[in-house]
Amino acid sequence: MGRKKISIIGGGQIGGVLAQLIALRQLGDVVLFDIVEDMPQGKTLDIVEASRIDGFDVSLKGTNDYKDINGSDIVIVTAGLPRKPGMSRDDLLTTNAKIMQTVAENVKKHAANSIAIIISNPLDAMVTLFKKITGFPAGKVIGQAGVLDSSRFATFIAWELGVSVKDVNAMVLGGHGDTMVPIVRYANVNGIPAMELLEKKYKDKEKASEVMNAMVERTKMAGGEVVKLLKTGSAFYSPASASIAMVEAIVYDEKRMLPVCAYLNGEFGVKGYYVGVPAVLGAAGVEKIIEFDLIAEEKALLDNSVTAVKGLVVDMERLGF
Ligand code: A3D
Repeated sequence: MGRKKISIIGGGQIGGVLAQLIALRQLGDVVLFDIVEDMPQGKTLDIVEASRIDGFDVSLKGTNDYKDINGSDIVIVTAGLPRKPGMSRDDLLTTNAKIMQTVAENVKKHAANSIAIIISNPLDAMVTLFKKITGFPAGKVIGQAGVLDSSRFATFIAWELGVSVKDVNAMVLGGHGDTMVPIVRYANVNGIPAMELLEKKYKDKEKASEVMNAMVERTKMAGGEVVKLLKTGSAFYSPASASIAMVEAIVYDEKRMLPVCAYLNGEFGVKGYYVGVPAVLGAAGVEKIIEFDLIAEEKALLDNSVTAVKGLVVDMERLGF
C-alpha cells in the first residue's frame, strides 16, 4: 500500500496551512490546487524546502490543473471567499456556491473514489451542494465545523477554570452559524461536569450559569471575533488543524467520534440534511452517526439550528444551485 494522496482544492490561507500540516505529520502526498497561477506551486515549493529541517519526506505538488488530483484518496475543499468584518457566513452564499459547483464537478471527474472534507462557507450549504453535484455516497462527503467550534468552546472553558485544555471535553452540534449548539451538559474536565466546577468556583449557581452562558455566546461568535481582529480574512490555523483531526481519523482508521457535519437520515429527527452531529470517522469516512438523548432545551436549540440550515439550503436552491 502506497502513501495516501491528499488533494487540497483552494490554496489560500487554510489550504496552505493544511498542506504544511499534512507534510509535517506525513499523512500522505499532497496536491495543492488553486486557480491563481503559480501561487500553489510557490507555497508547496516553500513548504517542501523545509523538509530537511522538519524531517518529513512526502511529495508536495502545487498545480492549476485538475488532472493532478487524479486518484486522490482524500480531497479537502477550501476554495471560496472568506468573510470580511461585518459579514455573516451566509453572505458568502452566491459567490461560493458558484465556486463549489466547478470544484465539485472536477472532483467528480478526477477523484471519483475520494472522501471529501468540505471547509468552504457557508459550510452546511456548501457540503449539501458538493454532495448533490458529485452524487458521492453520503458518508464520503463530510463538513468540518464541529471539531473547530468544539475546540473553541474547550479553550474558553480551560481558560475560565484554569486547567489544561488537554483535559477539557466539549462538543458543539448543529449548523456552522450563529445558531450552533454548544452542549453545556456534557462539557467536562476529565469527566467532571464543567458546570459543577464553575459552581464550586463561584459558590453561586446563578453566577456560574452567567459565566457559562458567556462562554457559549463567545463560542458561537468565535469565528467573527477572529475576523474582526484580522480584518482581511477569517480564521485559518484552527480550521486547518480541525480538518487534520478528521484526515487523521480517516487515514489511520481511528473510529474517532468527532462532531462533524454529516448527512442525516432520520437521526436526531432530521432527514435529508447535513447537520453537525457526533459521528464515527474511519477509513470509510462517516461510518456511523452517534445518537444520544437530548434534553428538551437542547432539542429546541438543535431544532432552531436545523431550521437555519434548511433556510440556507432553500436560499441556495432559489438561487438556482
Ligand atoms: P482564502 O485565503 O481566500 O483562500 C481561498 C482560496 O480559494 C483562494 O486561494 C482562491 O484563489 C481559491 N479559489 C477561488 N475560486 C476557486 C476555484 N474556482 N477553484 C479553486 N480555488 C479557488 O480563504 P481561506 O483559506 O481563509 O478560507 C477558505 C474558505 O473556508 C472560506 O470560504 C472561509 O469562509 C471558509 N472557512 C471555514 C471555516 C469552517 O470552520 C467551516 C473556518 C474558516 C474559514
